Amino acid sequence: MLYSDELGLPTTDSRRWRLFCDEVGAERWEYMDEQETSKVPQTTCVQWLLNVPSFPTPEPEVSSKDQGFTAANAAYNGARFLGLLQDEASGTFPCSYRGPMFMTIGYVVAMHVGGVVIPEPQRRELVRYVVNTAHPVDGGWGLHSEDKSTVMGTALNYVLLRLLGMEREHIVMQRARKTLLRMGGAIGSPYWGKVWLSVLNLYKWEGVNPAPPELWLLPYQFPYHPARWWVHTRAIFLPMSYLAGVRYQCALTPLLEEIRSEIFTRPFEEIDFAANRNNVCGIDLYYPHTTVLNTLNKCIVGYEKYLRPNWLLKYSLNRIYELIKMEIQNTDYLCIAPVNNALNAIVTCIEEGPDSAEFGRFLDRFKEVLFLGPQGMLVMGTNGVQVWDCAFYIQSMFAANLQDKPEFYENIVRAYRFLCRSQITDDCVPGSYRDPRIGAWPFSTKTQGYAVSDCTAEAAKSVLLVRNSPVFKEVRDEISSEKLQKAIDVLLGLQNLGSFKYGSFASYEKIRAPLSIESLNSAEVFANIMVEHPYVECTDSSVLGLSFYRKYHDYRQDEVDHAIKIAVKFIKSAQEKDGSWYGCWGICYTYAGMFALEALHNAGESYADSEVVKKGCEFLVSKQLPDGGWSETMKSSELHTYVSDKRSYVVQTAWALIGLLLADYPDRKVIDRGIQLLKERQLPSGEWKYESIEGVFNHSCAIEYPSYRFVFPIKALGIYSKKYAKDAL
Ligand code: LAN
Repeated sequence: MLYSDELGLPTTDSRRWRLFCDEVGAERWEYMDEQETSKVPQTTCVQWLLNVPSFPTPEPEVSSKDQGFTAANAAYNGARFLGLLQDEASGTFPCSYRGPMFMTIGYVVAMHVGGVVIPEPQRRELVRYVVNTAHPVDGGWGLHSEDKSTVMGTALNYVLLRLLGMEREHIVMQRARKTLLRMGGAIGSPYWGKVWLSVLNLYKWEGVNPAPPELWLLPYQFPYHPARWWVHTRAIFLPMSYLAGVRYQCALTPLLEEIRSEIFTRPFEEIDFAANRNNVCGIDLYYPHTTVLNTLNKCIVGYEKYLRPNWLLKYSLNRIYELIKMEIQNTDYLCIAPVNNALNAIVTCIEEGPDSAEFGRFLDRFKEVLFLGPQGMLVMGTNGVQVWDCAFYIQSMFAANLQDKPEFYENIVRAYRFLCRSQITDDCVPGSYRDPRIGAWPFSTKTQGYAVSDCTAEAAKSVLLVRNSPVFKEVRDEISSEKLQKAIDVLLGLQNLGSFKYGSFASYEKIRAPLSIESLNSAEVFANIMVEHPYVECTDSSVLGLSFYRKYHDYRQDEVDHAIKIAVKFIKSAQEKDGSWYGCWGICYTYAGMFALEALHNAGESYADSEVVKKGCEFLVSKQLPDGGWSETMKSSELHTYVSDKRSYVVQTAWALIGLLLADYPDRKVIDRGIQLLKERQLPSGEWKYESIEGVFNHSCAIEYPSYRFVFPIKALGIYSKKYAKDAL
């Protein structure tokens, strides 16, 4: 493996970086002048994030080496450590939400298109991250950080490094190029790769499958209208169809001309791009085209070439730009996530010019998706994990009975206040194909503003925990009952009531189109992206949120009861024959098993009296490893069958334990062994080290959730200690 430091690549001084978080949770890294550094001390959170030696590693009060060190002590030490990672100003737990290797390219391309120079400290760190994450064997990159090298990963990161100033003959570039060319070169890149390369004038639009802008003109009644697609896919398709429609290519520079000669196996001019429309390297391919899609694409290509009236194209492009402006307005230039953020910035730059105030706002917002770590800087999967992490933080503290400890009071209040501030208070502009969102919670920040079912439910649960605890009576009224009612309104409105998915919850919206539309998925590297799906974890969380609310309030009582009842029914029907549940947002059966068993526990079902719970437990127990823990890998998500690693992971073990404990699994030995592993893996400081990737999306892409290795072990240890009280380990 070649690391940036050994290669003598320029770096920056980690002591000079500061992370500024504002009260709505925006995270911005800044490189301070040498003289300024002493004026603004580095927070403990930043010292930890950057591995700065001055991080004040806590001395444990009760050490794991002491006789009689209990699970409760371990939870306490974990919580104390986690407290140091909280940003005081915002109450959030800033962390590097990384994994996908196709995010940073968007930022770099947008800066290139706008002719904006990337500041030097940032440029160095962006280079470092990509160099440090090259595949140790062949020097390429994959779709995500755990992946083998692929054409899309390697081509995009290669181009990115070249745009950031890496020399063609640098050893890193030589190795990556060799790998890229061995795989057939950039010509066989999957769809999104082809789009970025075309924008950069390194590919020709004839080689990219069509993204017809006219689709946006169809009546919404049409069951496959793009506004019925999954929020992310339609948000990305929108600017992509604009760029494809105008066949946008940036000006060819000498550097781009050089890159053209580096990423293909043949001279650029000799390549018949149109003949490579459906050429996707087999290594990259996860979701092949259907025959329907290929036939449709062929017809559209013919239409675009021979039949398309120019006025119609123009009209569609205007309509698209109108919709883009609505997305910008609804999210104040953040957009739903960094991919459409960069694409929308490019469209804005084309429409308004690089010097426009609008493009300038994008440049400012970009700062919120860039995140620094010891390996360098990257563009994250979203603008953070703020709401989601704060919700689980509060829940884990309560699960471990730590809310009563005065030393954690401030931490919990800060996280609570952040959640209160992050509840959405305004609706989207009319006509933007968005549902009512007042009262909902997003995944990251209020500014991003996309309601998510499980984020709403988990945040509501956390807020209710604090509100109803006598310890926190002073802050109780920082969120009103009316506001909580609004959250319930949103949640009830998100439940699917159609036949096969009856009672389920999807992620951002109700399912708006027939699932058969998946046959038009042309992304090639992801599955289940065209439309919302019924997700068992989102349904579990929603049951938790609703039933928790029901304990304290009787607002829309009958409807809430009914919603819980049909959701539980869905959860049961989603169980597979072997007792498992397939999880879509964490890895994988273990993650979903925990959520499902917790939801069923809340619905009053346990091992002794429920066949479903019993089977769910037996499944998890059958996967326990000889070391006492659990360990599932990303392969499970890809292959839809449980694939274990040899050595257990802390997060997976915590998930399995939470499920088993809440299900009242009767065999103590199984649980004790897992608890033992959590204790053994904890450092004396209370920290658990990163072991393996925890999250996933679209079945094929891994993503890291750095707070999971704290919140879930604390929760598992806490539930265990409460449950077995005196004779707990
Ligand atoms: C996320 C992250 C959080 C996640 C949970 C809340 C955990 C989940 O239960 C519901 C879905 C949600 C909100 C989610 C959806 C898809 C996201 C936004 C991501 C996995 C983070 C990155 C990903 C986004 C789609 C990346 C862009 C790539 C595409 C393939 C469109």
